[in-house]
Amino acid sequence: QALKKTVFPRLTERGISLEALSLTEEEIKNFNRIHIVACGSAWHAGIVGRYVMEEINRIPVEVDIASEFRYRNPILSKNDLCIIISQSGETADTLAALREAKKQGVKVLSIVNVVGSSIARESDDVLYTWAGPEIAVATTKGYTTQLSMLYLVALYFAKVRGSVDEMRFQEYLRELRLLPQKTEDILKLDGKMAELAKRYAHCEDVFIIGRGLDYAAAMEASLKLKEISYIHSEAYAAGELKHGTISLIEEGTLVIAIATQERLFEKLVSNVKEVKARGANVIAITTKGGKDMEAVADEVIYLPKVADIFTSSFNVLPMQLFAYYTAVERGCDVDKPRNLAKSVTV
Ligand code: F1P
Repeated sequence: QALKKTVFPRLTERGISLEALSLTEEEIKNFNRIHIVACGSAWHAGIVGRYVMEEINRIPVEVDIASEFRYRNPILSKNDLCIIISQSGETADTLAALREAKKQGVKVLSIVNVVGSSIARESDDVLYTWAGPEIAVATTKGYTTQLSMLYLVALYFAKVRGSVDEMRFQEYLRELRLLPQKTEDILKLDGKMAELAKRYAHCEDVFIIGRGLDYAAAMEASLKLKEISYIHSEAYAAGELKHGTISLIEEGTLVIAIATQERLFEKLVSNVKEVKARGANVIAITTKGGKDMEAVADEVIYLPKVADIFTSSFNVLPMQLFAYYTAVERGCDVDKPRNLAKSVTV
């Protein structure tokens, strides 16, 4: 009964199937707009979803915080799809947003971890993340598994809508298959992130900058630092720095620059130069081959190369480790973060 609306995604030899999906190919071809609605880390996963879906599906995507969406009288129409993301499947604002979408006659596909939860039961289709019941209060693998589901949906829609050519589609599939192995490699950064956390655990303010998908990662990284180490951290779209925030950068301020987007790399290098000129200490997280970054940043953390649309599975991982070790250094209980509930039902 609990699995009634479950969609089973499968990677086949040359494609993707979403078995038991109730959405028809006709509906998928006719979508005019997608609304992604969620809270906290799930909202950040939704922001990644927007970049990926707009890039490969060419459908306009709106991403809303559920507590804003539900109270702002959102305008939805028949050819829209609502994607609801929630680890617990019980978050009150997210559930209310789902009900609003249903009330307006919009189909709802949800990405949920807890089997049989309220959101799962009330959606038209459910993709479970199977991240396990032992999931932490401050979401980590809950977030990365939500990203994987979003990739599968985006790629499946791309196939149905014919929005990416076959060669590129096959390339994406190949890269998708390599994500687990490359993720294992990133976890080897554990010791390095522990060392950096030791060095910077005294900082009271941290700025995390990035562009595009790296900005989405910066937001999630900043939330992790706040949730478990109680450090004040801000995520900025790197291009926004010069519109005010740069005045907060002074001698010794910690800035973490995430630069995994090939076409935005040089721009990030310029942003790092700007903050370095004001005395910041910079940790850069980048993909292989970023020699220009070594010339300007104090520390460079290298990630394996991957297609730009999948970088979100990687760029947040060193930051999750950094947040964890910073919390440990500061004597915080990472398993019981203060004022944070595993499921926010009021
Ligand atoms: C949303 C969320 C989590 C966060 C914490 C509080 O929950 O903000 O992202 O880590 O657990 O709730 P959910 O709707 O994804 O269950």
